[in-house]
Amino acid sequence: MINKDHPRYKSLQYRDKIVQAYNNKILTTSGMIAHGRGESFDYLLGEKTTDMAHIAIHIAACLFLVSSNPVISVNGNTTALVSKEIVELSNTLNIPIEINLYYRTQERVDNIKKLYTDLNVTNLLGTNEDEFIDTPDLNGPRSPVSIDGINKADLIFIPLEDGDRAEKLVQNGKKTISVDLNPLSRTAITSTVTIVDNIVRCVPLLTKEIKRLKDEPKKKLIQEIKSYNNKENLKKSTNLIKKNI
Ligand code: PTJ
Repeated sequence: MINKDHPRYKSLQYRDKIVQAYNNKILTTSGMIAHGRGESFDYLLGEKTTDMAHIAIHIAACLFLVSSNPVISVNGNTTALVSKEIVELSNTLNIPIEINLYYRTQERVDNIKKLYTDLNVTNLLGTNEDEFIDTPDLNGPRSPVSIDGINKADLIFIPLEDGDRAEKLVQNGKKTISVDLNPLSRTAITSTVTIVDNIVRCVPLLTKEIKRLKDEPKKKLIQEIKSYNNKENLKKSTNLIKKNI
């Protein structure tokens, strides 16, 4: 039971979600370590959505709206923290959710599948009923992706992704939108658009921005994407961390 008047109430609530997801065999053990790393970067960024993150969210919304085949990739941490918000994003764009785990086990896939099915998701990929193909040059259980999902997607949303796989997706010609509180990570550096923000804050903002922009002419959105520089935006987040230290 968390006291509502605790100064770090929100942070404790998210930790509680992480622990519950671990107990429900949705989150992997390493997911708790990854969450702790995220918390420390969030602390250094001021625990709010920065101007740089707002810009990245805007460009990510533009990118979603001009892509032909976007997919949302979900892992244990994303599911633990924002499953309902991810479903809303998927419904807003009418695009699939693909379960894509770093530490893939049958049990975790089944539990995550049940959670999204209970949230009425019908377009769910990456379950054990799918046909898979390996990501070129990536070994192990994290390599297979759904033939109908990530494999044929032109744009993949990859919150809290491991750097190796994020890099390979881009090398294989995919565009990616990542969410990563660490602006220095390989995922952050190699993504087409990096949202340096906590996933709990940015996914609702992203959905809202997509709804706001959905009737804008595509030409205008493409122009905005072209004028955006992800590396410059990342540098500003790193500078903010330095300043806060
Ligand atoms: O569920 P699985 O098996 O796919 O495993 C998922 C994890 C996250 C364990 C796996 O992908 C992993 O090991 O990832 P990394 O390499 O630790 O990268 C995760 C990144 O997400 C790190 O840079 C963290 O700083 C960042 N991060 C953690 N929590 C959040 C976050 N970014 C945004 N919001 C968060 N809440």
